[in-house]
Amino acid sequence: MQSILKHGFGLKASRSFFEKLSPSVVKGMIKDKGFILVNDMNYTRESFADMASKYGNLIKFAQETRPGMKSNQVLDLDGNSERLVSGRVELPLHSDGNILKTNVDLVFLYADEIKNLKYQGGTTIVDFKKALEQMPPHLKRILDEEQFETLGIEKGYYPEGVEPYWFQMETYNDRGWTKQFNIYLNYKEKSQGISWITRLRGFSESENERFFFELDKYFRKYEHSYLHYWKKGDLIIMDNRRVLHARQSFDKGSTRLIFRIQLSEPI
Ligand SMILES: O=C(O)CCC(=O)C(=O)O
Ligand SMILES: [Fe+2]
Repeated sequence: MQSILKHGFGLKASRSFFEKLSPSVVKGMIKDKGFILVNDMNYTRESFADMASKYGNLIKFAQETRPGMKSNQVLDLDGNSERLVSGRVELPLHSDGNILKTNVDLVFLYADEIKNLKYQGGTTIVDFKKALEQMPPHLKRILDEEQFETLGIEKGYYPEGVEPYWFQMETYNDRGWTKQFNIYLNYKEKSQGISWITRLRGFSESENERFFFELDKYFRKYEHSYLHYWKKGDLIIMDNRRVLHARQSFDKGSTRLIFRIQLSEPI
């Protein structure tokens, strides 16, 4: 099996090799390497959920908050233009679960249908663990010492009443072996709608802009980030505790149906 980035972030496995690995072995590998990519898989929603359920407890969402979804465990990221998280717009870097306060340990993504998507709709995965270790002090100090505040905005994704106001976000969730980064970075392009917004308490608007721009640029440096352009049949399993992810926007002429499962490991 090969690492995807030369310093050892990400793993690529063939289908036959992946299918021989036990979930506990895969979990150990991605704790170390961040994520695994397997091409040429062939799942239905049901068989995808069956596979994932061997890794832990699937997180169910209230179906009334996600209208039209065919399952309450598998979220269709279907590019619906009326939505944001499951729509076609950019999603800034984040790790899952922090606005809804659900404990997400692993995230599974499977590409069920992909058309006209050669150089758009990519998913970026950042080695947060390494990025934090090497972070320039002027950025690291903000993470360690300042207070982030977030507002969950997207109706129909964040159920109304969850936190209908700015709330303080703990910067890290210390998992012992790694620190999860709870902060949702900001949108670059706001005109098509945003799902959330984050700010630093006491920072001016331009200070906030400068900080989030620089932090995003730093995370996306080639040394610690991988950009995946999807093909049908691709499976990615990532360890949400040690990576961040983001999505590029994609246009109306393309099809991108990705199934998403979030799960927590039994304690
Ligand atoms: O569409 C993607 O590539 C990622 C979506 C995502 O981050 C999410 O559903 O939480
Ligand atoms: Fe996500």
